[in-house]
Amino acid sequence: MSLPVPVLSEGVDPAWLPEEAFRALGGRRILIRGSGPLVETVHAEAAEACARFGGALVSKDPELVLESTGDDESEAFTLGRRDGRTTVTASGGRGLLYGFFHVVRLGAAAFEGERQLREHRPALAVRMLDHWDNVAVHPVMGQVERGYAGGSLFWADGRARGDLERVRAYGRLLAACGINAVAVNNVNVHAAEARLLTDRIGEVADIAGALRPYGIRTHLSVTFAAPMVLGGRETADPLDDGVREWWAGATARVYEAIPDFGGYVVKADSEGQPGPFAYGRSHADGANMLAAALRPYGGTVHWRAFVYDHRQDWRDRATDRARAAYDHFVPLDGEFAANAVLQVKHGPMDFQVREPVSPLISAMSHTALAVELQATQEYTGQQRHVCWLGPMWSEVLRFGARDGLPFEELVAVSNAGDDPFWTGHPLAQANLYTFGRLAWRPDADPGGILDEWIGLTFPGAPGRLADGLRSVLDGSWRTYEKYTAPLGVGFMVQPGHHYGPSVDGYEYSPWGTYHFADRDGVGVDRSRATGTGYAGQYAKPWAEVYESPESCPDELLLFFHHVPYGHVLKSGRTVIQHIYDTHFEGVEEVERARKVWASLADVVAPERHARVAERYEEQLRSAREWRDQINSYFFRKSGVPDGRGRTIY
Ligand code: GCW
Repeated sequence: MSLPVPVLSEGVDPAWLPEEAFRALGGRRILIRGSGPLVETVHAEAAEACARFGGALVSKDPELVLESTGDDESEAFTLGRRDGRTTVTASGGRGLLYGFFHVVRLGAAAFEGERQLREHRPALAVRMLDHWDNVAVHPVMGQVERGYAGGSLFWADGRARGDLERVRAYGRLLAACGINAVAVNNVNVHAAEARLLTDRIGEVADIAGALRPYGIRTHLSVTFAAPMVLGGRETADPLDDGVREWWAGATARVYEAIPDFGGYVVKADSEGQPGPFAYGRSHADGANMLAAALRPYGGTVHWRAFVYDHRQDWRDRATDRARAAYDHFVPLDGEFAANAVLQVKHGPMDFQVREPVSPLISAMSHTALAVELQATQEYTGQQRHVCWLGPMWSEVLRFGARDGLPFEELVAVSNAGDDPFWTGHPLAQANLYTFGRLAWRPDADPGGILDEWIGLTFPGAPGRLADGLRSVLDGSWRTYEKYTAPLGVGFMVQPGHHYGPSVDGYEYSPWGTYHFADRDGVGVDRSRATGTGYAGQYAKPWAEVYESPESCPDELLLFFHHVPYGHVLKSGRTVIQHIYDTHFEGVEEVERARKVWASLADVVAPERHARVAERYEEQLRSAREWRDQINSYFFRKSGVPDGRGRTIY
């Protein structure tokens, strides 16, 4: 029995699945073959589109054939067109679902001319979103940690939402961009959330039930201390038999409730979360214990590599947070179980606007890896600023991919919540969509993905609107980089909430995020020769490239080197002049983008236009604040005036 297509409540934005996006497909004679729950979903989708646009589900003479020939789990499909008939074939419902949404993306083009039969399959098997959602509102972090889109899609009033229609609609949006896994709670696991694993698993099962028809598996963040917190044991030692039995039992009960459960996500020995270090055990011991509990059911543990000392002494110049993940995990390469996936943040620090790619990613050839991106814009404007991350992610995913991808899975911290626009800033929907599409094809051109998103979200948009959207989104990441922390040095944000500038906000703190500016220069010496040695964690050629300020790319110079303000960049400008220029330019770019947006008022729905316009006011205010604080700070430190005589305070 097929459920109808989810219905959005009044006022909720359809994002990239407005009804109009189904026009070309819905006006056809469609034949569907095959059986199984995901074929049922495709059936419901096609029936809905036909009902709206005048097509019909038929048993002969179709213009579109959607055929599942079996019931396997493959996500691949083939698509072709001959003699006026478009055909999508898959060996199971999952592939058919992705084939269906591929046809939606193509729109009218799917029904024109001839099309060679071509197979489409995802490059990565797991394409996952991690929600940092709390069940109970946390006194400091709120309902969603680093969430900028209202409350949680899953949890409200201390429990799972009763009305799961919105969750189903979310699953549908995710399937349409290729995402197939969701972790439904924060990796910082507080008391109420810990119990989702045991007596509250029913609530997780309800959410899993709403996501399943769209091919999405549900994962759960768990606390490493669960045997103590929930099971009354005296230890959580991963080599203790009682502890292992406890996890085996708990996991068996999870699978009774959710037979296709994806597995656990674990943040251990990180920022105060418990972990194996307390027992003198390694992170492989910890991960493998959970992997063993999950193995009989085909589940996976995602074990996060975000392990570093967050209580370091700023006076201690030998400790470098950037080194931490590599130093902890490289010695363990080869020790992780096959169903333990090491989940590595894309950069060595923490989702800054510019970081080098984490050297750990290409140093773990005997370990299954997931790369973790952050769609929620914690350090990139918190969904008040336009910052489309497609180009940054694309750079990360292409880095070192010469001999094939060095990772198997892609994860992003979700930027969605129960906000009517899903992502707070309506244009931040582009980040979520782009993540899904890059996870399907990491080598895809991000500009093409942006065009796809524009085409779906604004069907039939006049050229002026499409051009305008492209122009405000395309360069927005580089614009954000220009008016915030310069040349890869990072942070300079307000401590705690991380919004807005505070140049020395983290300079004398225990978090390991310093810039070391003095009257002569700025930056962190991470060379092997004279610095922390971090540059030496890279393989060739990168270890050499990053080692010297001469070969280090400009945009990462201050990440790797401490240089005088007069150091001349490859661009020909000095570091200090670069700082001034980019900060003025960044603000000017925001001013221009705001004008472009204002000029689109007659072609964008009023609520959407107003929401973005209001955020542009804040972005501009904030960009000016960034510009003036950074410029004034460096002028006062260095005493070097702006070569162009602009106002610095
Ligand atoms: O980016 C930082 C955030 C924390 C987060 C942590 C992590 C969930 O500031 O809020 O905690 O990273 O990734 O675990």
